[in-house]
Amino acid sequence: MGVVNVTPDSFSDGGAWLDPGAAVAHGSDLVRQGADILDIGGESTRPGAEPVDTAEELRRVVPVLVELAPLGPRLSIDTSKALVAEAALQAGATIVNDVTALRGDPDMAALLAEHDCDVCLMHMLGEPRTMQRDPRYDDVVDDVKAFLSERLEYAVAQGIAEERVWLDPGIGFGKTIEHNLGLLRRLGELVALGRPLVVGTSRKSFLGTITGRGPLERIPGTIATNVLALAAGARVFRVHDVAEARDALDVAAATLRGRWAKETTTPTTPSTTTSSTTTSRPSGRS
Ligand code: HH2
Repeated sequence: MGVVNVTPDSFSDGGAWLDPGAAVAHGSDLVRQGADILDIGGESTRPGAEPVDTAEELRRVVPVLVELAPLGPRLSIDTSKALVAEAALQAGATIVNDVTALRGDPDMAALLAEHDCDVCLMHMLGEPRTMQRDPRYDDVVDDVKAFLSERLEYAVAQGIAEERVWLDPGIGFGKTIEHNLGLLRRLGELVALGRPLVVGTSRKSFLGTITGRGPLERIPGTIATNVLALAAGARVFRVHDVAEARDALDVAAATLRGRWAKETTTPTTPSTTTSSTTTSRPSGRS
């Protein structure tokens, strides 16, 4: 899953793709690099970020989705607003990535229940403006697991098909470095919830704490976590640097299987936890 941030203030690439033409060119480039999914977002969720109003978020993401849809990747909309999700679904998105896990907008669950789309539910403690102020858990893995399990039950009770739900521990969302590392080390306990697990470590600050490197120099750190997450059973890897992650994950996946086949690790639609689609690799990387 390649990240397309159509924002002025994202933590690692704020402003780089705010112009719709630049965002579309970037998304196409990520597809050429091997992204199966593009996750398009018009509101930063970095610690301390200020909320964006609905009209502005729509203005940022809809033209980009419309232009990217014909290029073929699956499109995910990174939003917690039902109106933005609805417009994105109309524009060609087939995945809604809600970092509030249906807690941000009372209309979101009903909207998603009506639509034929996948839904990513992520754990976050608090909200972006305050989430990094002294986050505490009894046991971070048990607490995140209980939250995701409850959110999955809630989604199903609201009419969203269980097989449509993906889960995400929300690395960096109300977590210290120890919390992030604990979640990554015990990811298998979240895989046991039985739904495809999404992991978003890309360029995040805990990698900088360990390596001493700035956001754009955290690709090796990102890849280390992606490969370990793959081995633990995660299925979707949300990254900014697709070419590098794709190569690392292809090699790691082939090694774990003990054979090589042109397969992706992306859940299919409708998804099952075990199936995978056969794809030809995008051109332009030879
Ligand atoms: N991380 C970010 C945003 N959305 N969605 C999911 N499901 N999982 C994540 O870990 C996740 C996410 C933060 O990264 P980025 O989009 O690059 O930054 P910003 O929120 O500042 O735009």
